[in-house]
Amino acid sequence: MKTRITELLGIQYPVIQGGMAWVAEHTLAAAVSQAGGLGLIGAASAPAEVVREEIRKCAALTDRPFGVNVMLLNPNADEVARVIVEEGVKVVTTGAGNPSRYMEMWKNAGVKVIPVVASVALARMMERTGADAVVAEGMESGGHIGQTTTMSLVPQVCDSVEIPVIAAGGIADGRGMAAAFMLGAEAVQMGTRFCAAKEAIVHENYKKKIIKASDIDSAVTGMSTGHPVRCLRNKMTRRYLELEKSGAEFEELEKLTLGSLRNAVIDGDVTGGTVMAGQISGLIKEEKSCREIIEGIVRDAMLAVQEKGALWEN
Ligand code: TUI
Repeated sequence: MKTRITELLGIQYPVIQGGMAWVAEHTLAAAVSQAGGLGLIGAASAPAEVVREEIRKCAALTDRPFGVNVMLLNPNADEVARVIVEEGVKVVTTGAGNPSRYMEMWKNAGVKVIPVVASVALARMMERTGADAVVAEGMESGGHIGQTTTMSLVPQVCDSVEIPVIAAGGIADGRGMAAAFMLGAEAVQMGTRFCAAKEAIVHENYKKKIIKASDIDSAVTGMSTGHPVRCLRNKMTRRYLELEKSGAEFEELEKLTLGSLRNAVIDGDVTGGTVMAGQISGLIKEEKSCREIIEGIVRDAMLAVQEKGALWEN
């Protein structure tokens, strides 16, 4: 399957793994890249030297291209941005902010830069600043989100920029991928689907929570603080939403979520911890290997296009 994204990145399939905090470490990234997609190491709030080690470990596991996601709210983002250049990483994606301040350094080093955007305005600005592509991420996604759905955002971003667009948010199977391509995307990025992959080091409780989830089991915390985060409903989200409704202070809300993603992903506390996951969790029914996920989605997307295309014949 050839698109401008597979050509740009030198990958076999137009499938990218999200840069999920705590989840997207070197084992998962290498497994996705080995299976023909683009694996990403999620730098999240890790110190730069930890990210350097992750990059080296990933490079030891795969000869294929992989990237690093820089979470721009990370206080260590400046150092992480430099480590990416020093370690010769080929692709960087960014999230939760505007990466303009790093663009020149990355472009000069020959790094392919793919900012994640949640609006047409940021997509346009990123194209002007020299981005090679953008990920248009709808609010169906897990984690930190914007306000627009994938269905509305992707075609509007596609009409606003010349660079290729990658769709994200609410995509976990071939139908979703086919739909994203119909909207104009040239690749898909998936987070939740890879979070439940066999190679993901995520605690079993976390994977089970995704697999058991139904369509309406996610909630958005942090609307009032300006950092909306989608996660699966549990004791933590109920408490958080109650506090938010009662007009609690930012500090009190922060206390509830400090270290809570790590508690869920690593320690398996899916009751009091933060279980970031997208609305598509309800579609995910089993753990699969990265290869099964990628080869399956590409095959099913093609079948979906052929089957629906036949309806318009004659
Ligand atoms: O970044 C993500 N998803 C994330 S980051 C994350 S870690 C975190 N944890 C708690 C609170 C906040 C972050 C968990 N999940 N996705 C990409 C994404 N970027 N979604 C939305 C945006 C975005 C939003 C506003 C990008 C830019 C933006 O404004 C840019 C500006 O103009 O400053």
